[in-house]
Amino acid sequence: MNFKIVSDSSSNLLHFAGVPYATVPLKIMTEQREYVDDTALDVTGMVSDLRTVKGKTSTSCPNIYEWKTAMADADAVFAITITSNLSGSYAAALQAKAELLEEHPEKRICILDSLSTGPEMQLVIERLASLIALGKDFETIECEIREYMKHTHLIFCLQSLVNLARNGRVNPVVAKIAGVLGIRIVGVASEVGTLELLHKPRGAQKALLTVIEVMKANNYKGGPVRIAHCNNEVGATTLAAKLRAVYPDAEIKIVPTTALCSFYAEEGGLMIGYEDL
Ligand code: X90
Repeated sequence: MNFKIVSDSSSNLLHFAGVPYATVPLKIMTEQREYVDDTALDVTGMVSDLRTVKGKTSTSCPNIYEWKTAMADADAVFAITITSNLSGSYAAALQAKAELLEEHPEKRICILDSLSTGPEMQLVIERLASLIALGKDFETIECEIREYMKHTHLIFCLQSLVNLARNGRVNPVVAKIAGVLGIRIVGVASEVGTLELLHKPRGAQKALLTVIEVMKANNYKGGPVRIAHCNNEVGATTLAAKLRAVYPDAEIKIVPTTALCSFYAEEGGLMIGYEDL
């Protein structure tokens, strides 16, 4: 069976070595232009444009055709999407699956709603790749990955909630607090795949300690951690160092956010995926 993993670009992983892999892009629209979240985009340039852009900005999910095209060249597909509670990506992927199966009923397609995004999706993709490499069959992988996803989590630490609030993804009143100088918002992806805002620490160091406290309270025990950052390599490496001081064996990887997460997490934003296993 030839397997493939497909993710939408909210995973920040536009490449993945070792297994057939593709992403379908979300898009960011300003009144001037559209930014497609793929390998051709200069993300730093987009973030810099966004600092000065005037007028309405919004995003859109991959369409059914994009999902279908990415899934078409494999017999067995595992596709993962950003939370269905904040985006139409999951619905589009489900429709693409239905259309593909109508044409090719023999295909095996599993669509996973991450109820999250970014580095939590990254952990799931990595686990899918290792299950495929172990030679497990489709049903076993589906069963094991759904079980694994009960044990992965996402925390975020943001300096601005402006784009989330403008696009109706968080309460504008709460978003205002994040605009106060030095205030960070620490929150998590909730059980139902929405943003749950938990703390508003003041200052970068306090914010990183708060992130680690929330991880501990949520049963983090020293397993793998994935950190995605928007123009905040220093924040990401400082967090990694603070985690390693408490959990010396933690395997931590840092990636930059691509377009979609850069737009919503905004400059300085950190997103952290981890396991409670
Ligand atoms: O379909 C679309 O237009 C995409 C909409 C995406 C909206 C939210 C993206 C949030 C990305 C912010 C921090 C983590 C949030 C966790 C959510 C469960 C990054």
